[in-house]
Amino acid sequence: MKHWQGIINEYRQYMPVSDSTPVISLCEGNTPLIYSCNLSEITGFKVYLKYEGLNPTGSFKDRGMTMAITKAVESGAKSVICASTGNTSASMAAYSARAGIKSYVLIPDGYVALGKLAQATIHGAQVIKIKGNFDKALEMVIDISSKYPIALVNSVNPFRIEGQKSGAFEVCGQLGQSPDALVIPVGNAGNITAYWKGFKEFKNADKISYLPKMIGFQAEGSAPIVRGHKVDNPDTIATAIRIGNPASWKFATQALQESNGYINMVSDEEILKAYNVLTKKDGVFCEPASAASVAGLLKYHDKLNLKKGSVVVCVLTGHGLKDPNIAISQSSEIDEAIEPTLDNIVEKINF
Ligand code: AN7
Repeated sequence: MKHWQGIINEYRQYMPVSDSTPVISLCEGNTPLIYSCNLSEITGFKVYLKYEGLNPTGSFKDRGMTMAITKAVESGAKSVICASTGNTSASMAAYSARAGIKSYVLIPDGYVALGKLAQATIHGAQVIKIKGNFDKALEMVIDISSKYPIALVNSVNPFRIEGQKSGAFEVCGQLGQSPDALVIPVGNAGNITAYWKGFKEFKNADKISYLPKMIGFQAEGSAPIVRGHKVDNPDTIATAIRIGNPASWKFATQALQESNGYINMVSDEEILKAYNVLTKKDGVFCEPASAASVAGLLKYHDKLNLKKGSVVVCVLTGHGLKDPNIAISQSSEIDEAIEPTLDNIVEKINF
């Protein structure tokens, strides 16, 4: 059996690397595609969950980051920078540590989930909090990286998209065909752009015979693409997608048009409902932003113009442990500690 060595080695002929490129990898990718009996029953489709939370740093960002850091190192960069709602910074910090380069992140103060912040700091990134949101942070790092010798690793860096397109390759490999539809949460819109690029490349290489519909969902309080205008003060409990002016807006629109796709928005309440369905019925723990894909599928499955039995893949972009505060807030409180007697414990159990 071949040992999985990450997405660059696995899909080398589709990636912008040469034999001398110094590949920086944590063996990302190869994440499970989990069939959901429950969601299939509800929707009438064959629904699969692409569980990206099982990447090395717990999100899909690792697919793009292996490529971005590899190319940064190849070009001689000694430091990298990004703006982040959390996952990009966690991934950048880990891959930079592995590469032995410095990393810096600008984050919106107060709106990065605890697990992500822990990851960025433990891997040695310098975290710079700003009094402003992600959109402002992105504006700043684009400016800084254009003026100073520091490589930008946000998804405006085309190498990020190149790496992330591997998600589409894997889904096709796992299904043995293209799905009929891919359902994905949309924040900065890099991932929907990347998946669409991946599907098109596989179609051109005759690996699949048709292309899926691309279906995106944004959070109601942060839905610039759905609303057709920038959102100045984006808000949602799904902090990963708390973005008002997506960098890849144009490409997302293209993907939606070319694939005859669909985009809409879901409320925080609907996101949390889907989050609870996934954890309690499927046994799959993703973060709230990821649950937006399933929330959208649950809300709009009749509007997607898909036949019964269609193969639908929902991308669960990040692990649930990223945001322990939301998980705890969604759970019933745990009682005070008790004396460990048989009677006391039996009393607690509903036989
Ligand atoms: C779990 O980390 O933008 O539409 O700075 O962390 O490609 O932006 C994260 C985005 C979905 C949206 N799900 O993806 C960041 C950041 C999770 C995410 C998205 C993000 P894009």
